[in-house]
Amino acid sequence: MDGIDHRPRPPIAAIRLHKQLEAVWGTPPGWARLSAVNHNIVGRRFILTAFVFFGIGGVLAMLIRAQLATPRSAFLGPEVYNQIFTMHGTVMMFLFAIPMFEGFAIYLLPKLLGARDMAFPRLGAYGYWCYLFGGSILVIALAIGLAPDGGWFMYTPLTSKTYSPGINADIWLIGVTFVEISAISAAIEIIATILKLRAPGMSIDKMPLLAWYLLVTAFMMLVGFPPLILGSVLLELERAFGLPFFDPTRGGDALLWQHLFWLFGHPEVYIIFLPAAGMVSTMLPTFARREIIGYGWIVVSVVALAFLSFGLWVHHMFTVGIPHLALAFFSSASTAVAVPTAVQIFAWLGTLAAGRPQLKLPMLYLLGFFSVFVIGGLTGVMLAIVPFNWQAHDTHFVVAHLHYVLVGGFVFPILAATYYWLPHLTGRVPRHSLGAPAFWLILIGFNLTFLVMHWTGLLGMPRRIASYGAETGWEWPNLLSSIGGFIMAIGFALFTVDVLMHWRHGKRCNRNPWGAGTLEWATATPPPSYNFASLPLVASRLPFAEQPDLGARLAAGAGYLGFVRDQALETLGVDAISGRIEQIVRLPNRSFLPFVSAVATGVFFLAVLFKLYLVAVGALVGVIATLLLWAPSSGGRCDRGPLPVGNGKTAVLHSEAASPPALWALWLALAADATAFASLGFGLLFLWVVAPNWPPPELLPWSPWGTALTIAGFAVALVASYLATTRRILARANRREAALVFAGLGQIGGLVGCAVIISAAPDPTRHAYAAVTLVMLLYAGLHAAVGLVFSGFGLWRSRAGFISPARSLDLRLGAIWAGFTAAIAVTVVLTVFGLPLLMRTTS
Ligand code: HEM
Ligand SMILES: [Cu+2]
Repeated sequence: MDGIDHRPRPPIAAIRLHKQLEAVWGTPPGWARLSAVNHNIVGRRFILTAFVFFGIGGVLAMLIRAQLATPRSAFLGPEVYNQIFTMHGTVMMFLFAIPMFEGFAIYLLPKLLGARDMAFPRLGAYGYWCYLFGGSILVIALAIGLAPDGGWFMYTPLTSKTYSPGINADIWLIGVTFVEISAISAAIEIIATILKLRAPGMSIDKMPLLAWYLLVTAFMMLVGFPPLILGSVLLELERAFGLPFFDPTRGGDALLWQHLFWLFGHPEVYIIFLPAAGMVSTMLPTFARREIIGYGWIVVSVVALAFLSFGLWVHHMFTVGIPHLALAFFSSASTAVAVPTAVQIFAWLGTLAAGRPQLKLPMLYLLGFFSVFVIGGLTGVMLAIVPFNWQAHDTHFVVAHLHYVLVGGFVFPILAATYYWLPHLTGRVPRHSLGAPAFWLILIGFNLTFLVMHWTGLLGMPRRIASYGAETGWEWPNLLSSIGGFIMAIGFALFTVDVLMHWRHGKRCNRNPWGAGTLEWATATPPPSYNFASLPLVASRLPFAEQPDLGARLAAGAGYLGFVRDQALETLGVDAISGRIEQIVRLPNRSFLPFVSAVATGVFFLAVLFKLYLVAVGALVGVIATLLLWAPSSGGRCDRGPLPVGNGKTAVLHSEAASPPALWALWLALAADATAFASLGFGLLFLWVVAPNWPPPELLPWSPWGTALTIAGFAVALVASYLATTRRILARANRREAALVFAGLGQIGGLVGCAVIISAAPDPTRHAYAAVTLVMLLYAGLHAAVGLVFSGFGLWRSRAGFISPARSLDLRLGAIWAGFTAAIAVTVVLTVFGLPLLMRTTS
C-alpha cells in the first residue's frame, strides 16, 4: 500500500483538473509577466540573466587577454584596465556564479521535492528584481567609465576616500550590497522550502542529494554574506561621513577590511562549488545507470566542508604579517579541506566504475569538470603551504589556480547541467553535433589559457598589471595564453548557438529522456506552472525505481491535493525531519508588489550613491510600506480546522499550524542578522586589540538616563509582545491590542534611550572607537524601529480580523523579534559601557 489512489480515473476529469489548476497558478502574458512570482518563471529569469552576465564577464576577460597578449600594449590604459579586471571578477563572482546557482535552485527545488512552488514566491521575485537592478547599476557604471577599479576584493586603503576619491568604489559597495540582499533572501527561501515543502514521506534522509547540497550552501550564505554586507556598510560610512573604521591614523585598521572580506570571500568559493557538486551528484548516477555510492558519506562530507571553510579565510592573508602559530593553523586547516572534497570525488568515481556509464553530451562536460577541477585542487593544496604561498602570492599562478577551481568546479558543471535539464525546459533533447565540438574548444582553450599562467606566475609575473616589458621573458607564454582564451571564447559562442538552436530545432522527447530517478522528471516537459496536478507520496530515494508510471498517475490526479479549493494556491507542508504531513501551505499569487518594492529599494541605493539622504529615507519608508502591503490578503479571517488533502488525509492551513514556513524564515533572517552583529563585535575587539592608536583619546561617558530608558523600553516591548501571544490575552481583541500598543511604546522608549546615549557620545569622525560605538547604538535603534513596525503590523492584522487564538502567527513573529531586539540592546549596552572597563583593567 503506497497511499496513492490506484483506481483509474476518466481522462476528462484529469483535463478539467489541469484547466482549474492553470487558472489559479498560471501567469497571463504581456505586461502581467512583470507580476510573475511562479518559480518556473523566476528561476528561468535568474538563469537567463546570469548567462547574460557571464557573457559580459567573458567579453571583459577577452579584453584582459587582448591587453596582455603583447608586451607594452597600448590597447587599454591602466585606468581602464583596472576597471576591466575589477569588473570581470565582480561580475563573475556576484552576477554570474551566485545568481546562476539561485536560478537553478529556484527552478528545480520544488520539483525535486515534489512541491508546487517555493515557500515564498514573492520573495523570490523581489530577489530577482534586486539582482537585475543592482547588476545593471554596475554594468552601466562600466559603460560610462565610472566602474569600480580597486579589484574584486576592494582592499582598503586603496579603496578609501584618499586613494579612490571618485564614486567608483561607492558603486561597487552599493551595487554589491544590493545583490547580496537578493542572495540572502534566496538563501532563506531555499532553506525554508527544503525543510518544509517536501512531498509527504520524504524524510530528510530520502531527500535527493542536490537538495542536501543546496541546503548546506544556503546556510553558508546566511552566515557568509553578512560580514561582507557589514564591511561594505562600514566602508561606505567611512567614505561618505568620514567614520574612520579602516583609517590607521584615527584608530582604524586596513586589515579589518581584509578579515571581513575573506570571512565572506573564502566560504564564497565553496558557496559557488557546492551547488555545482550537487548537480554533478545528480547527473552522474543517471549516466552511470546506477544509484550513487555513499549517500551518507557525501552528506557528511558536504557538511564538514561547510564548517571547515569558515575557518580558512586567513589563508588569503598569509603575506600580510600574521602570527606564526596562526599561519600554521590556517595552513593545515586549508590542506585538510582536501579530505571531504576527495570523499566526494571518490564517491563519483566509484559510482562510475560500478555502473554502466554512457557518454551522453552532459557526461562529456562532467569529464571536463573532473580533469580541470582536480588540477585546481592540487594547486590549491600547494598554495596552502605557507612558504610556497609567499612565493606565488599575487602572481598569475594564483590567477591560474583560481580559474581551475572556478571554471572547473562551476562553469563545466553548469554547462553540463544546462544540457541535462534543457529537455525539462523545452521538451526537446540536445544533439551531439555542436555541443561536442564546443566542449573540445572550451576544454583545449581553457587549458592553453590557464596552464600557461602557472608558468608566467612562477616566472614572477604579478597579477593586475596592465603591461610588462619584453625583457621579462613573459612574452611568449602570454601570447599563447591569449590565443587559448580566444579558442575558448569560440567554444562558448558555439555552445550558445547550440542551445539557442535546440530551442527551435531539437528533437521532441517524452518526459524523463535520460531515465533519471529524481522527481523533477515526473512533471510534464515543459512543466505546467503548478508542476504536479497532484503531489506524490515518496517512499524511497529514487521514486521512479518502484513506480515508473509515477508521472502519469500524478497527472491524473491520484496523489495529494489533486483539486482546487477556494481558488487558492495550495501545496503541502511537512515535518522538517520525518516528512509527515503537517499543514497545507497557501502561497501568495502573482503581484506587482515585489517589482514595486525592488524599484523602491533601487531608489534607496541610488539615493545613497548620490548622497541624497532625504530621498533615501523616503525610499526606505516606501520599501517598508510596500513590503507590508504584501501581507494583507495572506492568512484567513476565520478558523478552518483540519481540511482534506486527498487519499483520506487531513491537515490544517499554515496560518493555523504550529510551525509555518514564515516562522522558519524569521529565525533564519535573525541568524543572518546575528552574524552581521557578531562581525561588528569582532570588528570592535579586533581594532581594540590590534589597531594602532588605541586606546581611544576619549571614552563614551556613562549615561544613566539613556541606559535606563533603553533597557526599560526594550524590556517593556519584550514582555508586552510576548504577553500578546499568550492564550489568555490573545483570546480577547481589546486585551491583545492593548498589549501591542504597550509593545510599540516600549520600542519608542528604547529608541529614545539609544538617541540619548548617542547624543552624549564623542565625535564619531575622530576615532574608530566612537565610530563603532555609534554604529552599535544605531544597530539597536534600527531594531527598535523595526520592532515598532512589527507591533503596528500586529495591531493592523488584529483589527482586520486575521488574528485569533488559532491564527496567532503575526503576533508570534513580533514576539520573537522583540526578544531578539532586547538581546541586541543588552549586548550593545554591555559592550559600549563594559568593554572600556574590561580593557582598562587588563591593560
Ligand atoms: C571565461 C574565461 C575566463 C578568462 C579568459 C579569464 C581571465 C582572467 C584573467 C586574465 C584575470 C587576471 C586579471 C589580472 O590579474 O590582471 C582574471 C581575474 C579574475 N577572474 Fe577570470 N577569466 C575567465 C573566467 C572567470 C570565471 C568563470 C570566474 C568566476 C566564476 C572568474 C573570476 C575571476 C576573478 C575573481 C579574478 C580576480 C580579479 C581581481 O583580481 O580583481 N574568471 N580572469
Ligand atoms: Cu580561500
